[in-house]
Amino acid sequence: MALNLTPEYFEADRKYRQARTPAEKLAALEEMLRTIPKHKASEKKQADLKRKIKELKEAGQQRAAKKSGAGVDPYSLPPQGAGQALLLGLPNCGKSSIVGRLTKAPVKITDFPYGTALPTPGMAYHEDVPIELVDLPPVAPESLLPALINAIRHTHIVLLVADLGLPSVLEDLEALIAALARHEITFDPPDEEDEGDYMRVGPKGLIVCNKCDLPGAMDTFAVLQELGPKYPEMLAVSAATGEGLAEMMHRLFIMLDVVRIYAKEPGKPADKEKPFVLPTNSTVGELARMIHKDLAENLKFARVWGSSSHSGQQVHTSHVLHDRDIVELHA
Ligand SMILES: Nc1nc2c(ncn2[C@@H]2O[C@H](COP(=O)(O)OP(=O)(O)O)[C@@H](O)[C@H]2O)c(=O)[nH]1
Ligand SMILES: [Mg+2]
Repeated sequence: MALNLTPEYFEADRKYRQARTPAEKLAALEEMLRTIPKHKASEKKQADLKRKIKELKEAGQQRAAKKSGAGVDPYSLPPQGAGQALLLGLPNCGKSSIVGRLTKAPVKITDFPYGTALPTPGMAYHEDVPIELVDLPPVAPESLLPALINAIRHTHIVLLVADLGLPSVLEDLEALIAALARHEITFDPPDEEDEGDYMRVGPKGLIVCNKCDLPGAMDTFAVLQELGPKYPEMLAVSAATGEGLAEMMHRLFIMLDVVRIYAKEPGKPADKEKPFVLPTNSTVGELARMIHKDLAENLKFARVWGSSSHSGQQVHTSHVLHDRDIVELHA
């Protein structure tokens, strides 16, 4: 007898195969179990799914037990992918909705505040570049947790999420920026006159004005642009309709200041599936080192196809790479 699997099931199965974290896998498996047609022919498959869910949950509990024993900080989030962006904002501004729309992270979207209790990372994409988004519990600007400040100091980008549906959006945004400034987290471009300022390190920022689908929201956005902070830059988006989110991902890619490189073995086509992501101005030698230490040591020359050179031109290890170059390494 046929299993008669539904499109929903296939979608959940696809998510399962693409899942990168145990939490994403668990969410996809639960979705598969929920959508699999319940009849005799699917019993074995159902039992398989239940077993996998049980295993993942047990592994999760063990990890959690270990973590609590060692006092591990849930805000300690080593960046994954090409870079990391933390979503910061008041309750209900739509952080979880944005992360839920762009990643497979099992976020909780609620129409009541404080739905998100712990940082929840997920992988979003700008074209083929993975960028990690971290959904955070809502912040109270007057009392930012030390663990949160620490996470902000260690991330690449802070997304300040504002709610265009609130009359208080301008004051809320200013309060959040002021609260971060009290912890020396600022977003003004470095002032070249002041050398100390020039040395400043810290995350970049972007103000993400969410709920631009609401009536009058674009007028509010225009007011914010006029009267609000000049830095960081602002963007209007809607987690509900998806408007502006591709632009947001594109800006994150630009802010991360990276290039993607497709590696190629001699005589084979380039691996266009998974680019290597390196800081802008990286060289052929640095690419080789990223792939394998031995490769870097034994590298003789490379051939590059793409924007930075003629097709297949032979280059030295000090050659600077450009976004989307295809590189063939000869050891
Ligand atoms: N109209 C509209 N509502 C949204 C949008 N994004 C989120 N919401 C709603 O706002 C509420 C809070 O969303 P949630 O993502 O849980 O906010 P969080 O507390 O910042 O994580 C929910 O009722 C969402 O459906 C949006 O772009 N447009
Ligand atoms: Mg939330």
